[in-house]
Amino acid sequence: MINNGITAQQAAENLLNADNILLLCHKNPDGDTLGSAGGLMFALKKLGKMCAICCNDAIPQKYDFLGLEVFDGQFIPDYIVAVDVADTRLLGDKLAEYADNIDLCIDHHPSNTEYAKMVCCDGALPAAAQLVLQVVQAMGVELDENIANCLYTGLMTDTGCFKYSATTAATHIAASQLLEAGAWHDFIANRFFMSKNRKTIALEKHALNTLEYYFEDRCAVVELPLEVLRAVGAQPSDVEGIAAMPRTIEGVDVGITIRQLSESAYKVSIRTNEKANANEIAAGLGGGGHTKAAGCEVMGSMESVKNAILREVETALCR
Ligand SMILES: [Mn+2]
Repeated sequence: MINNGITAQQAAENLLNADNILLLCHKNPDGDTLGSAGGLMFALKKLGKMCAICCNDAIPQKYDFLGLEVFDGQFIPDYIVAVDVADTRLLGDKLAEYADNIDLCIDHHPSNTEYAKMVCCDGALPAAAQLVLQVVQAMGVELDENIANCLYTGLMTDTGCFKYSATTAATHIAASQLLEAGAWHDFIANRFFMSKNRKTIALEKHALNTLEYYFEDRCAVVELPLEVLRAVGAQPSDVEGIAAMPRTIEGVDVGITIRQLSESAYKVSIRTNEKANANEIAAGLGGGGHTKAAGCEVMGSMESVKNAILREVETALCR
């Protein structure tokens, strides 16, 4: 149990007492961090509060329909909230100045480092958006189309279309409430699951060409070197779905995607089934995440990073 842990009700009470609220997302933002921040933003605005969203990276175009308001100094922040951020290192360089000053964290990562003054975290939930919905309801805000679209995007993207094991009856009840409030469910499903841009397809094509199997084919590894990412002109958001790919191969318990970030920095994404713990594998190299999806950043070369992660995978598969 978290030391400075609070309930959704208590998080709501704290937010009701706050104003000029800055909402921080994690770097390389995904649908859950942006949707959670957006849902909270629209709810707080309904209560007449000043608030805006801050992220290390530009918000990818595919989230334009959410209508997120980005912070550009329009008020002086009095209260700082991080959503879906497990560790302050995930805020990125541009947000590092806030790292020691976060009043409230709303999250669903079991690996949360409890960096905030108050932490509202439920590691059993599939998406931070499900917890944010509880907070919004506890603030007494009536759901509307804007809030619903944001939270539904978070819920749908982090559950892989309600497919992942952390999805529960309560997740579907949350989704149902968001649909009742007007969430564009088919639009969101189409945007995030039924279409891919050509850059993503080009990256998948390359990634599959690098596919290798290890440990009696229980581990599949794909690589995305910088030269390929550059040649394709890929944005981090074009890469998002690829990490899920190697684990989908029949018989594979651990899927690894190694993406080169710079000359000597690599992002390793780990996806597992119930036969291995992704969070433990990532933790071996200083990262973290969830039991079935986790990641870490490792310095070295493609070969040395691959060897390092394979050692962790081997340990995990022997457990
Ligand atoms: Mn999340």
